[in-house]
Amino acid sequence: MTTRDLDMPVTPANALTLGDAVLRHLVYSVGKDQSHAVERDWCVALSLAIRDLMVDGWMDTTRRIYKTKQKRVYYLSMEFMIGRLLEDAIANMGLIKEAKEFFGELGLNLSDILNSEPDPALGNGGLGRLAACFMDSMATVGVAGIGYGIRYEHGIFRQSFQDGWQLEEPEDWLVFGNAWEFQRPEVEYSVEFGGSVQRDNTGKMIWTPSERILAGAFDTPIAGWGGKHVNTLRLWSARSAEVLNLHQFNQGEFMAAAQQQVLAESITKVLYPGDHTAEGRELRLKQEVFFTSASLQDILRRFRLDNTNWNELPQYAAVQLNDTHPAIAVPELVRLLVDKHGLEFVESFEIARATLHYTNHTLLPEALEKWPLELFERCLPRHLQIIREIDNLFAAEVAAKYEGKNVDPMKAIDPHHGGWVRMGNLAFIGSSHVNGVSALHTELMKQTVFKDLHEIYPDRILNQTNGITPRRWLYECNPLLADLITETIGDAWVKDLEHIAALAPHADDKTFRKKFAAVKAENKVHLAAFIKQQTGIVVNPTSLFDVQIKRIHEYKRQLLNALETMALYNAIKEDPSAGWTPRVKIFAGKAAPSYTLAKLIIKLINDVAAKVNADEDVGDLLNVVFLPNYNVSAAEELIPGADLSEQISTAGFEASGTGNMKFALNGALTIGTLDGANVEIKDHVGDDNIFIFGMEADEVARRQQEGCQPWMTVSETPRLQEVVKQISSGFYSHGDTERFAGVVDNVLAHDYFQVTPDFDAYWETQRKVDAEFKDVDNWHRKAILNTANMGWFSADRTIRGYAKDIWKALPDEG
Ligand code: 26Q
Repeated sequence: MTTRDLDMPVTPANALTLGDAVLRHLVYSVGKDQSHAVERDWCVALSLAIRDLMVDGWMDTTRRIYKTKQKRVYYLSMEFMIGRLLEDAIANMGLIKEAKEFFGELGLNLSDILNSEPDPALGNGGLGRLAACFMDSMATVGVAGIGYGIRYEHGIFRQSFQDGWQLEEPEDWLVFGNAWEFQRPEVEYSVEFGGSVQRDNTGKMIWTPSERILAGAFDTPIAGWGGKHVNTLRLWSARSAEVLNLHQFNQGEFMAAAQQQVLAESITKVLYPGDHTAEGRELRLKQEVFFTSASLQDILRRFRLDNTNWNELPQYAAVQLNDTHPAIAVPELVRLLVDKHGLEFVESFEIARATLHYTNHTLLPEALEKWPLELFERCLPRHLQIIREIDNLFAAEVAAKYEGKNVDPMKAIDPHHGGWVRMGNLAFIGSSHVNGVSALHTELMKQTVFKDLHEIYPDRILNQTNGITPRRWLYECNPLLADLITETIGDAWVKDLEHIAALAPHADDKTFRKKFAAVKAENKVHLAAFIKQQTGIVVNPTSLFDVQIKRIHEYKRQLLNALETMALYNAIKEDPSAGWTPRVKIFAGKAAPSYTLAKLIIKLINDVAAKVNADEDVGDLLNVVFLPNYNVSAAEELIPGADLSEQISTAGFEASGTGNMKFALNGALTIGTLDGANVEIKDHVGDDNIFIFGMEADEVARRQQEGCQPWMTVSETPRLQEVVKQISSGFYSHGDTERFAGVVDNVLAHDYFQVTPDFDAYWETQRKVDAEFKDVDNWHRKAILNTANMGWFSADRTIRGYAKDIWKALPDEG
């Protein structure tokens, strides 16, 4: 087939200006006249115009990759927390100025239009946002990357508060359609479940499934900086293989007729909102199998377009498993090669292992995925057979190397305790590289969860410290600071963040510090307005803005922050004239719906906020704010206005953290423990420019093993003791002594996450923060040094690390 150039300028790529293209789409795609168009209409029209511009680069990229046979990287993730796409796309295409001017001429405000885009929140937290940053960086660095995930109809729940309690409501990001995606009705795969396996007369295993679900593809183009390299995010949506039972329908049994469809579609209906909770549900397992199988079938189909030698698969494809959620890829890839393409088992396993790589994101024992054997037997009988064979192969491999080694604890299948499939072990055994996400986390992986597997395969575990995209997390979310940086050192930092180091000498320049301070001050005025609009609370923008925003979890220790807030309130009440540094404590984050204690902590913070904010004795000296419905868009508002970044997890539990990097890059100082990537942030920004406190990971582990007595610690910590007494006596709950019994009991009786022994160190360090903030010029000097020294934390650096050490996929610099 030949192609010909279009001689009609039907695409805005050929049109004269961005403005013309937007107007054209407003009329011909949205079907609205300018005089009737609302912000959403403009947003769609602008998105379509920008998307058109991306398509040329997209097709070029695809053609180039086919031609050069560049190795493809497949990033399999249950979560992609992409956030709004329009501003990101305009920025990467270099069109912010044009867009602003065009809407300015029409008397419209570009940011209002950008804010009318729904925020696709197809993830829970850090792991999902990392996947989105990686998509941006792969396109910028020139890696031929394809992201594979699930097109959830409803992303993470919308959070609101009713009387301070978390309420969860369904989120509905697709209700007005999605301008970014291309549905691909022709790209469809069948994913099967249930049934039984029989051996045929040639000895081959034949699986007869009892359920078949179709996976349909939706593609979103992802442009890198400059728009030359455009990758694809392919999300799968489920539908029934049976369209409609017409017979039943004609009998008037409408509900029954549609039942198959409803059941099948439920697979991609909602994101499972569990973060570090191990409540396995059949639907969650099916989601994992569904998107992993569809993705692998797609990968193999693409490989087969120009290759017949299966042994070459690892040479042309690298598949990265984002945590164990897609770990079923190990038996599934083997199954596809053996059952569908007729390869031998051992050879298939070798190909699979050479193609697959696994990233671990947590050491929390309850978050290590495992599934009941019974569930596998029922839903995935053929996969279970293959996992057993993989275990046997693995046992033989170990036996050949080490005599008498007990392999049972390392196998994927644990036949004891009722029988389990251990997804971490499965992913490890079936991958050629396993990586942690910060130096400390990788070290702990080697010493704890994968200790014995690491002994057998000492070269398999390596580290790739997380990073963030400087495009979204500085250039777009903080235009004032971005402009100041560019005006001072040029704009090379946007594409290569290491250039931001050139800012460091300017920390000693008083005039520059003034400009930097003015930017922060303006961002704080903006944030104060956002807080007012979201919560009604009025805060003083000159106060210290102290921000903790992340999923609510015991190990992240929002409770430690809340307890310190209450102690500070007491101290201020006791002597309001003691020269306190006025502070606004800002919290945001969602708790998993079934996580009772996390939800109680939200209620506690809201009750503290109500009391403290109403207290006229305290006034501006202390305010407490809990912003509802934390998501990527809220983070983009909050981070530029922060002075202090709270990264106070129990040492050894936060695998990396990436919020910590976003704050430091935007010139907030960190108060934190030596946990996750905080350790590396400290090494980069320097000990004098970060506030480190508390126990280190080894001490935490020792105390947890020994089992300490938190009530003793509380009795030796008077400030904390007073606060605990107040909470239990109903001081924050209108005399209700029962409400927070769960929190009090946790602190006094268990305190697994070591809030009590770290309390005093945290308090003292916060007072150091108070003192340092008073010398505001010196504070800004430190803030500038944070920004200047964060160049290494670009996700571009992380992606280059993966490309070199794991994927062996050289970026296409053309
Ligand atoms: C597992 C099984 C069943 C149901 C749910 C889950 C589940 C879901 C989500 C388990 C874990 C998650 C999410 C984990 C996560 O976000 N981890 C974070 O990953 C970031 C990127 O590496 C790190 O920076 C954070 O430290 C880490 O907590």
